[in-house]
Amino acid sequence: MTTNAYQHILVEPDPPIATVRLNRPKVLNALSPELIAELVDALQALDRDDTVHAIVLTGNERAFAAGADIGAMADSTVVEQIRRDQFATWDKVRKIKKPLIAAVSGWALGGGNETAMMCDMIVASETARFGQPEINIGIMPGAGGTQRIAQALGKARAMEIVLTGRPITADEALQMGLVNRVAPVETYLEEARRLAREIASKPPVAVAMAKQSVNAVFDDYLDRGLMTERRNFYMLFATDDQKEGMHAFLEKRKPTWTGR
Ligand code: CO8
Repeated sequence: MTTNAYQHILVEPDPPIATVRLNRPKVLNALSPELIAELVDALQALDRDDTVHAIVLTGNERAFAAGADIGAMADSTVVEQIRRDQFATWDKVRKIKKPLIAAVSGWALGGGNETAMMCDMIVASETARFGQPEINIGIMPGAGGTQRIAQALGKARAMEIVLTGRPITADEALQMGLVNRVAPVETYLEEARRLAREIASKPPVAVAMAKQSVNAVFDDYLDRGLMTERRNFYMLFATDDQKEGMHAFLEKRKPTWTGR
């Protein structure tokens, strides 16, 4: 069953699990503020739904999500970024008590990779590509990328991924410990749902407590690190290189950096 209460996502309840599908295929599921608001609303509703015990978050075969919507933020200013404070909405995903499993095929870039990493586990298709390409458009990760990659993969790998913007393959992500498993593109979603059903068969209160306890390892450092990352992300909207990088992407040309 699919519920169509939303414009940019699809919610497919199949108790005891549910699948939430990012659904802006024409722009590779670019994460507009409206999509994020819908996603948070749907996850919170599923978190309250006693028939659902685990949630799978997915996109389509070509893209999980190619990042934040560059068109929606190209002309944004620092003041707008601070006033909009879009990450306050994203942060609410951290409060979801039920297990979240990302099923990733194709591109998981920028905010897309950050959304996958906000989940508790990741099942990837062989075609999945994970990366933080923000540096190529004059900015940096803002929704936890610098923090969660450094934590999951270590400093050296985090620096390379964040500073070169080059994506890694599903197999590399598996070797590095970013994803739980890799499956053929035909079966990755079913594989993620199988994992969700396995966890959904366990005692729900114990599952929620166990999830909270594992996350407690990261919570304190994340609270501090996310604030630094967020401030630096917002500040970059005062630079010429941010405007140049994003407009160059939208105009399909190479950017010219001025260091201003
Ligand atoms: N935003 C807006 N539109 C996008 C995005 C995006 N992130 N990604 C792709 N699209 C659009 C393209 O413009 C294109 O539109 P059109 O058909 O109208 O020209 C369509 O999707 C298909 O894309 P491509 O033609 O580029 O497809 P390719 O297969 O040639 O390339 C890529 C696929 C490599 C994924 C390429 O599209 C790409 O590099 N995309 C941008 C990736 C990127 O830089 N992501 C980071 C964005 S910044 C970010 O995520 C910051 C996170 C902070 C959180 C912010 C909170 C909202």
